[in-house]
Amino acid sequence: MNAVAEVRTSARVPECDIRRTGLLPEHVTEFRRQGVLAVRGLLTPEELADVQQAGKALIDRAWSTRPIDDHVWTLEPHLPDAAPVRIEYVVDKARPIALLAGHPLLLRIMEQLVGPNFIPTWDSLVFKTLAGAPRLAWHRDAGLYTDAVGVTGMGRVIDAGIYLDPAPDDNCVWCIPESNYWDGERLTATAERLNASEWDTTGAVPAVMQAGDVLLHNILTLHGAPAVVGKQRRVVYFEYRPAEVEWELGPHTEDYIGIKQQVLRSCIEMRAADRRFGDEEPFDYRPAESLRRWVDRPELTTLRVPHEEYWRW
Ligand SMILES: O=C(O)CCC(=O)C(=O)O
Repeated sequence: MNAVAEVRTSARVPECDIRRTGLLPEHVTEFRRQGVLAVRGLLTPEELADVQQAGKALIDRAWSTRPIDDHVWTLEPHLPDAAPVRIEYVVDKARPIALLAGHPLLLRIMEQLVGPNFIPTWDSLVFKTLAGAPRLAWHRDAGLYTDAVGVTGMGRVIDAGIYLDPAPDDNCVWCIPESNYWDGERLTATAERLNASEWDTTGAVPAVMQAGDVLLHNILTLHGAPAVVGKQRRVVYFEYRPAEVEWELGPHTEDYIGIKQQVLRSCIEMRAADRRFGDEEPFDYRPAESLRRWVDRPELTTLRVPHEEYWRW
């Protein structure tokens, strides 16, 4: 292979055409190595349209009612220049997103990468509206632990970003391959250097995505996104963790595991009962017997499970 081809190969996020090949061992290896994987074409055009419509409705409602709870704004929401950029607990707020959370192909990928005891933790809509969104500074998503690499270094705490809009290289997430293996000192020094100017992508690759694709990243992978104005992008983020790690270390309490398993099972059941997905084989959630914490729990009254009610510390 010549030098130009090598540069091209290493300057791209590894990818998997999920409906053609499934998740192959080489995709798993690349994800483990690079800390990032683009899964192409997860959503059918019909499901994508439903989730896009749900995303639009949530964002339109944010603009018209300017809520504070569960919403992140660029400025205090009552200020005229404030723009919404993030909404939490979206599985509870929109049925198409709850159905998406039961997507069998997505959940089979998570079972392979996180392990059979995976539980859903965060569910959020992150977006840029035409009004603009500030830079998302270079960061790891592992800020809850002081020893992030020690705690999540097994690479099985994973964020899945499901794209509702295309993300070209001037409006996409950039990430630094293999930074998931860096120690805290190197991570902090690099993030500080890159964050010292408005947008520096030294050593990073753009995760260029199409609507309906999913970007998986290890939460230890250093990533960021540039400020944009006049460009739109909506991404549903689902984070997953191994229940056995949550059980031993947190950040959530033991109760949280059973409740989030109930949420996951509800989403799978809702999807299985929806005739639009009648041709699908529903996902069969089979964690280890000792970690089936939903058994004997009272029935759920909501799919919204606020983190702050379940922090362990
Ligand atoms: O989608 C994006 O722009 C990046 C989101 C992100 O990195 C985060 O919410 O931590």
